[in-house]
Amino acid sequence: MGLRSRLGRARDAWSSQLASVRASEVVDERTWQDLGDALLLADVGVATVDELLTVVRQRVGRDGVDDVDGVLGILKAVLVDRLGGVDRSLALGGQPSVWLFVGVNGVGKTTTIGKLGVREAAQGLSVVFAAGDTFRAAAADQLVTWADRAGAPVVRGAEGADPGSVVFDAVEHAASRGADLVLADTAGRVHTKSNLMDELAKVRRVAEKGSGTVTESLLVIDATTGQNGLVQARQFAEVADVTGIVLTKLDGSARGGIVVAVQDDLGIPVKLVGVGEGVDDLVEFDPVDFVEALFAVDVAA
Ligand SMILES: Nc1nc2c(ncn2[C@@H]2O[C@H](COP(=O)(O)OP(=O)(O)OP(=O)(O)O)[C@@H](O)[C@H]2O)c(=O)[nH]1
Ligand SMILES: [Mg+2]
Repeated sequence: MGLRSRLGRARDAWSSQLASVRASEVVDERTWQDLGDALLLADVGVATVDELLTVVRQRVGRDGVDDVDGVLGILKAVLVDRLGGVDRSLALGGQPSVWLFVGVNGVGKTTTIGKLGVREAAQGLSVVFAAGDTFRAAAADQLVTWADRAGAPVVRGAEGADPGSVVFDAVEHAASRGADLVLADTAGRVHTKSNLMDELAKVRRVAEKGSGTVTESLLVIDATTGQNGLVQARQFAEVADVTGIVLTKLDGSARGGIVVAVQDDLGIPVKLVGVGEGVDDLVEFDPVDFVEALFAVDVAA
């Protein structure tokens, strides 16, 4: 299934916004206003919308474009440019490599790890899951379900155990088996008085204390929280040395523009996108696919 149908609500919302832009016969102030409103409603963010439209207007003037389709074509190109040119690969290189997943509770960390673990295992990597979310026992159980599907082991601790020690054990377990990759879950909340950010910094340090190397620190953000998610994201980015963003629930968000906002605001590439709860519902973020999917016009049945 193409990204186009999988974007679900993000696409529906954006298409209905664009419909009013497409309806205008000439490009006038109203067109620009409608386009700006559509981008804002998609959660692109005020500053970014202004910058985007300035660039689009310049090119429209330069190229003498005078029809709405031409304007939208330029907007697409500008969006692709703005999103492109960054490395989105997930780095390996440790023995084992550790990919750490951080983010507030409920954003989709455990689900993303599950999907990714199944995928990487299917591609031949030897994977170990680390149940570093010790906030509640159910978190580890959830990870075990995914690990079973991946045919990979899970290292877990007791509820309330030190997350760092669980991740450390998982890394040593992986090293002793010659495994390639540790996927480390973390909690979005903490029991102790030490705050979440301190705990994450500690987990990260401990993950590299033995034979592991943290080659990715992935911040998971829920697209349905829109611009609010950005506020939390900034905090994480400060402590966790984030190497990439996973934007989940894009299938259920009317705010596809958050992709642009996240990358612009944090300066960190969006590497993966979650488009559902199933094992196949995690896709590599591709700017061209994404922009094409958003702007595709539905063919009337
Ligand atoms: N529609 C949709 N649902 C998703 C996606 N990713 C995760 N979910 C759902 O979101 C809910 C929360 O996901 P979890 O993976 O448990 O989130 P978490 O970040 O691990 O949450 P905590 O462990 O509480 O911090 C679950 O019901 C998932 O199935 C996605 O891309 N699309
Ligand atoms: Mg979880």
